[in-house]
Amino acid sequence: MNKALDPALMQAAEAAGSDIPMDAHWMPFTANRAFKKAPRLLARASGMHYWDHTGRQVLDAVAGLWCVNAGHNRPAIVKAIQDQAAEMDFAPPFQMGHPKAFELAERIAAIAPEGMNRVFFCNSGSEAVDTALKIALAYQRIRGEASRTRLIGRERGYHGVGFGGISVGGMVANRKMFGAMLAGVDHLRHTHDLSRNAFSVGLPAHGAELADDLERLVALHDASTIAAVIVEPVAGSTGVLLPPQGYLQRLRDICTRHGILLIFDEVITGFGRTGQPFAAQTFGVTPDLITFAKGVTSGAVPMGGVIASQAIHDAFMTGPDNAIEFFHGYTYSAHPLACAAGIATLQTYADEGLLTRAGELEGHFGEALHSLKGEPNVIDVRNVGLVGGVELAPIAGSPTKRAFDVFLDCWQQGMLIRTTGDIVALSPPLIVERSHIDQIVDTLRGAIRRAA
Ligand code: PXG
Ligand code: PLP
Repeated sequence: MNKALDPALMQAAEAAGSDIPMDAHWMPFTANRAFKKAPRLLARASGMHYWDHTGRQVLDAVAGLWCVNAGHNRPAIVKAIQDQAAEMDFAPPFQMGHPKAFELAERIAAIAPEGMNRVFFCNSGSEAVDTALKIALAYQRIRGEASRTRLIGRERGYHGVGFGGISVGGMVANRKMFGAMLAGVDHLRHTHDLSRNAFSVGLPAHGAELADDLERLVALHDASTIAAVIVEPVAGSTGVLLPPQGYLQRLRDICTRHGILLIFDEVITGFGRTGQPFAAQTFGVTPDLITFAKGVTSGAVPMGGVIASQAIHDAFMTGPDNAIEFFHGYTYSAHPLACAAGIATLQTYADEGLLTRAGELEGHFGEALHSLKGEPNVIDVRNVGLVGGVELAPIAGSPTKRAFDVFLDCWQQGMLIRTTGDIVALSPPLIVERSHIDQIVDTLRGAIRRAA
């Protein structure tokens, strides 16, 4: 019998977990009470795997939470963090600096799209989104367009959990509890259309015209009121929603025509997930601002940031030399540990060709995933680079249950996946081997069959 399936072992794991006092920790985005009755605890990680607290090996099919792109506990990254912690713990980021902050920014600029070469650091994707929205508003004001205060997001967008991010975001559960949020926000429709695009291989053929929603919002509000549009090039959290062919370019063209800044939220797609350093490069569309987080340190130390075009940055550099140009920043902007981790991570990506590896594996990954077509309740499979979505038909009256059952089944089989709604999302570390991909899809297939 598969050791992972051994009920005695599973019971032992749960019992061991329940020995730990768990009341104080209010867990994020978690069903706290159910979790604490049957905890799933991770204790150790290396490469493609976790080990739980009972010593059971777990294949990581989601790079932790879309972030561990270099694989877990890579020795060079671990050592860089250890060395930095011993050498200098913290350096104030306001009116002071430290060399690694500048080095990391240069390295990020070097792999960013042409012309995008100024990097502002923060500590998470949510902070990166807030920062980008503030840069956009301030930029419009600085260039004499102060009436441009409106921000446009998209339905089914996820931009973190700050007030800015939930305001432009499009996930109802993340918004409905929190009042009016930011004023003056509107949304494009999302692009997910199973009726026309189910089981597309590559980018979906239908839906570029949905970018014209932006023209409708311009007609409604007038371009002179709109500062920026923010979209994920590939929507991750809401279920791996791919941009229809031509959609992002059309959005770019409309933004350019109307003086609206285009922000790509690349918190998930950045650092190699789609086959190029950034999805902007994979899809050949250059935004004005890019948000990043997660993969910049391969998840090892929290870090986020915004990459700005030089033109946007330079617009801020106009007052007297001794004046602060942008009243924004975090205590931990460019934290030394994060910068050390980031430099070592980018070096690892470069040494191992990881920023383009998703493109090399896309064919194998896509074929393996699409073999799930025809399995019970599978209503769509979609993929780009090393990110995949498998959409399941919901159980009538119990949305999300089928996918969560698949998640629990996979965990019991020794594999970590992520589900959102009734969609399974896969985004393995970029070091994944073909054999892991086959194992991921086989395990998922079994779980999907059992959830039928
Ligand atoms: N933008 C995007 C596109 C993201 O995917 C954030 C912003 C926020 O980043 P922080 O670091 O503040 O969490 C994200 C984060 C999921 C899931 O279930 C995805 C994220 C976070 C938590 C869960 O898919 N992405
Ligand atoms: N709240 C208080 C009282 C603070 O003093 C600070 C920072 O100095 C913050 C919030 C913001 O913290 P951070 O810079 O880590 O985002």
